Order: sequence, then C-alpha cells, then structure tokens
Amino acid sequence: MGSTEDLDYPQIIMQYSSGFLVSKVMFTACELGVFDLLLESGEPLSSDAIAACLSTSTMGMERLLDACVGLKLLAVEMTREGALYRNTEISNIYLTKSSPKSQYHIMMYYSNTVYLCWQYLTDAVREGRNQYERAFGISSKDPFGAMYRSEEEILKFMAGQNSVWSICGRDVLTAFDLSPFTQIYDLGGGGGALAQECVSLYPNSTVTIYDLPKVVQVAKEQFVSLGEPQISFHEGDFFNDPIPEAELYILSKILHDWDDDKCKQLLAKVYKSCKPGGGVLLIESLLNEDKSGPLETQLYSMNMLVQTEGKERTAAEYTKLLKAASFGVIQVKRTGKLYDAVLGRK
Ligand code: ASE
Repeated sequence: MGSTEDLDYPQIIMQYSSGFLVSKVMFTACELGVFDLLLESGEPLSSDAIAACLSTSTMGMERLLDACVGLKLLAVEMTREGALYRNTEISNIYLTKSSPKSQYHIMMYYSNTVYLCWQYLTDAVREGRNQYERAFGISSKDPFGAMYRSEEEILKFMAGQNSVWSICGRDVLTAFDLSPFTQIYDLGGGGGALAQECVSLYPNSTVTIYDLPKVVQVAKEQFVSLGEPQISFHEGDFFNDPIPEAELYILSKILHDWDDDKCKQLLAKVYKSCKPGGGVLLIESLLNEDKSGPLETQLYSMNMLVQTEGKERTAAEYTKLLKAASFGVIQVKRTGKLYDAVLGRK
C-alpha cells in the first residue's frame, strides 16, 4: 500500500474501461452507413460531405470519423481543403453491408438488442437469469419467445447469425469429412447461411433447415432462394414436435442456448431419430478445459446469461452431454477460429 503502483493507471484497466465506448463508435459508424458511403464514393470524402450525405450534424460526424481513425477503421489525409477520410481494408471487407464477409448485421444486433440486455449484467449475475423483463418488459420464461418478440427482431437475429458463417462456416464444416452423410438436418438452422455453405462444400448432400414456423417463413422470404434444389425446410419446434429421420444432424449454436437438462433431452431425441452410422455435429465456441479462455468465448458465455438459459461449455462438457444421450464415438476439432466442431456418432 502507498507504493507508486497505486498511482498508476495501467493500460489494461484504461482499455477495459473504455471497451464499450469503442464498440459503440464502431456500431454507430456502421449504423449511419459511413463505411458504405466511403466504399460507394470510391474517393476520400470530407466530414462535411459525409455529414450531408448521411443527414447528420457536421459536428457529431467529425468526431465520429476522428474516433474511427483512432480505431484504425478509417484513414485520414490532410489536404489544402481540409481532412479527407477513407475506409481501411478491414472496414471495406467487414463493416460494409454489401461485402460477402460483412459483419454489419451482427453489429446491429449487438448494438440495438444485446447492448440493452447488458445494461442489466449485474442483475443477471445476481439472479442467474436472462434480463428480458428488465430490458424489454417481456417475460423471460421462454427465451426464444422473447428474442423472437416481433418479425423485425426475428429478422435482425437471423441476419446477425448468418453473418458469422461467411467467416467461419467453411472451417466448421470441413473440421470433419461430412461427405459420407448425404441427408442432413440443420436443427435451428435459421437464415440458412450454414446450410448454403454445407451444400456448396458437399455437392452430394441435401440439407433441411428445421426451425420454428415463423423463422422458416422469414428464411424463405429473405434469405434462402427457393430455387436451391439441395435445400429444403421443415417447420417445427425441436423440443415439442417430431424430428424426422436423417443421417446427420447439425446443432450449430443451439446447445449453448440451453441448460444441461434441455440439452440432454434434445440430444436424446436426436439420437432416437438418427440413422445407425449417422451422427450429430455440434458447432460451438469451446472453452478451455480449465475455463481460462478464450476470452471471446468467456464473454459469449456472459451473453448467454443475459439473453438465454444456456452457457458456453468445454469439450469435456459437450462430450458428457453426448454420452448421456448414448452417442458412441465422439471427436473434437478446434478450428482456431471463433467456432469449433464436435462430432458424435451413433
Ligand atoms: C444465440 C446466439 C447469440 C443466442 C443469442 C445470441 C449471439 C448473440 N446473441 O444462440 C451470437 C453470438 N454472440 C454472442 C455475443 O454470444
């Protein structure tokens, strides 16, 4: 006590304190369309021009642009006419709406939905449950009833979930050779980006997207072209309705939404429907066995606390759930990216 160390403000504490400011600056620049405008314009623009095009105050826009430069999401060049801004390579690829690797929709979901739940993180930790009641005034008993409270929220969630597969879809689907499985069900397949990646990687496979009727309806209207012969749909609630027979079931970011009892219930049901020799592919972000990381996964687990009934788990925890449901050979593949793969065989 009383040493000079007490007077320091370590870099790490400073960074963590302003982490949410950083997120909000990036989300706001995305939401206002700064990166889209700079991509379309094809030339650097002044803050006045950007503010005018996007109908914002010049004063606010100038500060937002400078903060984006600080974050290396924009580059600035000083000219005789003043400062001109342009996208960096990273923002062109990930932050514009039209890019094939766009993360725009997940950012909008974080900024406008997830962010509001995190307001109540302290309550979530105290109570050990999600915070829909405080954040949105709706019952949190049925988390997906709450998450899917309007067609707009369904659309935002599906678009957000889809965007991650443009980055890690290939890695999780090639972690194991899935070519022996031709008849595949993607349970809770949502907007279908993973199903589309799957049929393009495995041309002999057919994938059925199994999801709630209102989700399937939005998927058909907004995401999956109905002319795709390898993809079909099945409307149902996998806890309460039958699951048809298939060779492979994909459960991508499904088990992390539920507690161990619900996971076991679902996996037992999948096991019953699964053809002999078939299997189940879990796609999840795996925690280290001692839960010491990865940080991104630890943070996702906090998000599961504020938004769902689930948590992120270790490979051993998923293995235990699969064994409880009678799956035999279980293989784990870490991809080194955000999401990993666990295959259980019947
Ligand atoms: C779910 C996934 C997500 C349920 C709610 C969710 C995501 C955000 N909210 O199955 C995507 C993963 N990202 C995070 C922060 O967990």
